[in-house]
Parts: sequence; structure tokens; C-alpha cells
Amino acid sequence: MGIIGVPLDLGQSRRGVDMGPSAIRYAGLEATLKRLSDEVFDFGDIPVSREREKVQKLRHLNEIVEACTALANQIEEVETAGYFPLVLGGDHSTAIGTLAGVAKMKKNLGLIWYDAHGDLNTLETSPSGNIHGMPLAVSLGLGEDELIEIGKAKIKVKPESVVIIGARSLDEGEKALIKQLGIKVFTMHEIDRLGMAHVMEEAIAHVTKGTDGVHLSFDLDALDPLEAPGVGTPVVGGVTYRESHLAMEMLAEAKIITSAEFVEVNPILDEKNITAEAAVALIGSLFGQKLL
Ligand code: 5AB
Ligand code: MN
Ligand code: MN
Ligand code: MN
Repeated sequence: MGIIGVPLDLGQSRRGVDMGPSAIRYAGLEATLKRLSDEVFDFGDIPVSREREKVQKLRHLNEIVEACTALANQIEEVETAGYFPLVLGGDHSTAIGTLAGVAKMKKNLGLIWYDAHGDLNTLETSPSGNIHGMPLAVSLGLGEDELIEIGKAKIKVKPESVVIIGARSLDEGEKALIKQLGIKVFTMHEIDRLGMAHVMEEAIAHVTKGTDGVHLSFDLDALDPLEAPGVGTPVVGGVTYRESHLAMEMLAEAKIITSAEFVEVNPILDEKNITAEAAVALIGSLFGQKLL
């Protein structure tokens, strides 16, 4: 595993998520990974600008483009060195850079978006103007040119290769886009009704159809805020800690994940670092940690 931190908080309005990578490292990430693999290397953090240009089309667009471009290049280096890219956010606009990097090598990428939200907004549909609500749209090739043009291809992933898991807060424009593109979504309703095991079986079948790798984009706000309070945009009624472990364990068993990111951990909003600790435990399960 090649760890890359992205101390980025410019994609949303609450400070503190830039300390997510530190909080996750402090919660014992490296020790957990080293129990599971001999090849763990921490590549450090991507530089994020502290100087912010005021007038921009989207809030902090230029600074986010800069950080995501650097991240995409770093991912390429990490993969070339033979490591599995494991990205620690930072707010979810980080995913724009991660996917731009990963898509340089994978032409038919599958994508699991584990999130309370769809992150499918564009400038036109966004209720907030925050770029962390847009990374999935950008990766599908929708949104501002500056964001789409990061990396080699404009379209990083095709809509039929995406699944969203855990959704319970979708904006009207996002719902319309999901219908228009036919994106597969397992909302909380499907998780309640079918159970997480069934949802994951279907999700794995979906993202492996015709793909040459699968990226996991894990937003900690998918979890219920009672179990993961340290996030900037909590939504009640989320996925449980155990269900999330089951999901990660099933991905480990299926051996399909080729890159991953864990984002939106905000230690300032957290209680005793439990959200960062949950992230580390879930990463452990993703890489094969067993209970017995
Ligand atoms: B997150 C909202 N849809 O666009 C928007 O945490 C929330 O990366 C976005 O999933 C949440 O501002 C973005 C209302
Ligand atoms: Mn979210
Ligand atoms: Mn998100
Ligand atoms: Mn959030």
C-alpha cells in the first residue's frame, strides 16, 4: 500500500477536514496495514495552497485544480512504483484527483461510491457551490472544464460502471442525473430491505462487468453520525459500523479493489477520534483483517 495524504478542506465550508490525514495516521493506520502487508510506504501529503484567490467561478476552484493535479501525478508515481494507491482525505473533492490519476492506467474503471450523498452536482444544480458535492459528476465528465481536464481522459469512468451505496440525501438535480444516466444506486432503502450482504453481492457483480479495476471512494458520512460523528455533512439514518465492515470484508474476499480513498474525516467535529479510528478499522477490513 502506498499512502497519500491530501490535506484539502477547500471543497466545503467547515474547517478541520484538512487534518483528516493526520487524524487517520494518528489512529494507527500504518501499524494496522503493516500487520496485513509487508509493502507499506507513506508517501506523505500533497501540497495544498494556503493562498486563496478570491474571485472564482466556483469557490476555490483554482486551488482545488492545483491540488488534484498534483494528486493525480502522485498516484501515477505510486502505481508505477508497484504500490496500491490508498488516499486519505481531505474533503471529497480529493476524489477528482484520485480518479484522474487512477484512470490514467485503467481504461475501463469500475467505481464504488460509498456515501450518504450522490456528489453528482454541477455548478448549475449545486445548492451550495461546494466542489465536494461534485466529484462523481466530474469523474463522469460533467462540470467545469478545469476540473474535467485534470488527467489524460475527460471521462474517468462510465455511468454503467458506477454504484453508489448508502445514499439518503440526494438533490433534485442529482436524482434527475441518476435517472438520465441509469446509475445503479443502493440507497438506505435497499440496504434496509435486502441487507448489506445482498447489496454488496450485486454491487460487486455490477462494477466488475467489463472493467479492468475497481476504485473504492469511501466518504465517512455514509456511516450513521452516531457511529461516525466527525464529518462535515452528517445525515441521520446511515449505514452501521458493522454493515460497513461487512461491506469491506466482502470487497477483500472478492479481491476486486485496485485503489481506494477514505475522505471527509474532520477531527475537529469528531469525538475522541472515533471517526478516524473507524476509518482505520474499515481500511483494515478492506485489506483482509479478520476477526479470527
Ligand atoms: B460529500 C450537497 N449535496 O452539493 C451539496 O460530503 C452536499 O462529499 C454535498 O458527500 C456533500 O452541497 C458532499 C447538499
Ligand atoms: Mn457525503
Ligand atoms: Mn462525498
Ligand atoms: Mn461530507
